[in-house]
Amino acid sequence: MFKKRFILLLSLCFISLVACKNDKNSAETSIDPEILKQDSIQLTLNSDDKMKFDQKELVVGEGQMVTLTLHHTGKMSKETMGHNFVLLDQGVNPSKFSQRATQAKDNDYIPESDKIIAHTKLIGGGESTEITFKAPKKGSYDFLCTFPGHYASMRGKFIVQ
Ligand SMILES: [Cu+2]
Repeated sequence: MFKKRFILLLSLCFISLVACKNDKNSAETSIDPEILKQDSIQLTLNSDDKMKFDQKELVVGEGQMVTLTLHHTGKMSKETMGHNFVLLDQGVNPSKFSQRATQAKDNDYIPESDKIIAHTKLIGGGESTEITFKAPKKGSYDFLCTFPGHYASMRGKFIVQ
């Protein structure tokens, strides 16, 4: 009897472990391929007073019209903790780009460049902004916030599938 219970307990443990693992996997890569086939896609990216984006990877489909909403959930001003979203074309070094951006304070830290696919305006705590653009060809692209010093923690990959 005891042995039987023990086996039952063991298998219960095993089942819940597997269930947990599956949950976690699906949360990390839960991109429904059907969504990437539609004409347009909505993305939401949050930023905060701790100099962080809430996502390190954004995935869209080739040629989709992308509407991206950037929220700043913090309280700090645009002058001290401003955030933007800048999507760079391939072949640009995002670190060097962020260096150049520090010189472009008068233009909300967006330097003159033909390598910018899309960018939002700079926002402060409590603000939101939205942009719409067409997803580029398949591949991996870099996105970042160009506010001085933010590149170190505010960057990620924009994947076009
Ligand atoms: Cu920022």
